[in-house]
Amino acid sequence: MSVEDSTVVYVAVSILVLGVTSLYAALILWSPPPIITREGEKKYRSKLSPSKYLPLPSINDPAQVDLSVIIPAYNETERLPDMLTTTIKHLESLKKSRSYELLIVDDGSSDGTPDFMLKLAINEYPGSDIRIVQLERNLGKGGAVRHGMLHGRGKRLLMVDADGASRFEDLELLWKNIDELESSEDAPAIAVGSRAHLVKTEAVVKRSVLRNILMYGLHTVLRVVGVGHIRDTQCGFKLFNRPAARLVFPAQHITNWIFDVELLLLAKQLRIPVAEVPIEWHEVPGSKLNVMTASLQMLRDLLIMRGNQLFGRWKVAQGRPNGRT
Ligand SMILES: Nc1nc2c(ncn2[C@@H]2O[C@H](COP(=O)(O)OP(=O)(O)OP(=O)(O)O)[C@@H](O)[C@H]2O)c(=O)[nH]1
Ligand SMILES: *[C@@H]1O[C@H](CO)[C@@H](O)[C@H](O)[C@H]1NC(C)=O
Repeated sequence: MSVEDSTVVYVAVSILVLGVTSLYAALILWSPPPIITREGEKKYRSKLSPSKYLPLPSINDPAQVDLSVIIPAYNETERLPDMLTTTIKHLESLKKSRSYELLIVDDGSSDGTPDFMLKLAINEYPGSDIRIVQLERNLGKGGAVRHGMLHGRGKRLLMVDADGASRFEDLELLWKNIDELESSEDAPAIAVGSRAHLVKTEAVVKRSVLRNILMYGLHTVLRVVGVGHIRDTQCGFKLFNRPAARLVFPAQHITNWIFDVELLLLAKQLRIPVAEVPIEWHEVPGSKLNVMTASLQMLRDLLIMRGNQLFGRWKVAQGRPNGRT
């Protein structure tokens, strides 16, 4: 090698090292902080104990009811009451064969959502098993869902939005799909609601143009990230059996609205079967999502998620045969 050649190699290697180092630095800088669960957040109130906070169980404990319904709630005094009425009506109609609990996870609301919900639980729904859990600070929907999932008692655990956009009776469709996927009691399985069949129908045309463009953009990015096999990742209606929840939620890092994608990616990496099930949907006014900031945030967070996995900073849960660790 001549002197010039070695200089070229030296410069190229330096640039490469510098590039990787700054990428890694950016990754660390932009990664969301680890999710911290405070002591006060591991407790709940209910109609049986309206003023004394009682300890919540863990997802690793044995199940105590057939179904947990996890409702993340951020400033939801307006929308949640109606949603609760239809939800409880359906659950009560099946109560004889399926016991249930509702877990309302308040995401640090400032409009008094938790006390309001507790009052509602006592006065309007005395027959229902409703637990109110409070996050001390606003974490984002993904953080609230994760918290509820890690502290639910159900054999199966459903996450559902407080706005009532999904038709709650469609739970039965997800339920049947899990029945089919579950090869045994402790085999993990997931069924996710999907609005993909509604594309080009009235329900979607009514959404704003920007929202639709965002949706198509999202699909392209999702294919790159590795969850292109799921047509609708963002639907807020997803059912996990307990073994699946035990594997997926402890490995979750993202707490904003990209968390759905992380859950599906984790499911894929853990080889958990996922059924995508068409459900009814209607757009409900009162969404707090800003589409532009959300798309930029999405792009950044998907890259961060992939980067962290690539560098081995975020590990997929251990202990699953053939699963990546
Ligand atoms: N926007 C928002 N919602 C949160 C937060 N934490 C929990 N949530 C709950 O997440 C659910 C979805 O909130 P929405 O504001 O309807 O979000 P969205 O993505 O616009 O939902 P759709 O309009 O139904 O597509 C609701 O149950 C909220 O109460 C948060 O920090 N911000
Ligand atoms: C939540 O509600 C409170 C009280 O109504 C309000 O001051 C606050 O701005 C709301 N937050 C959001 C993000 O809507």
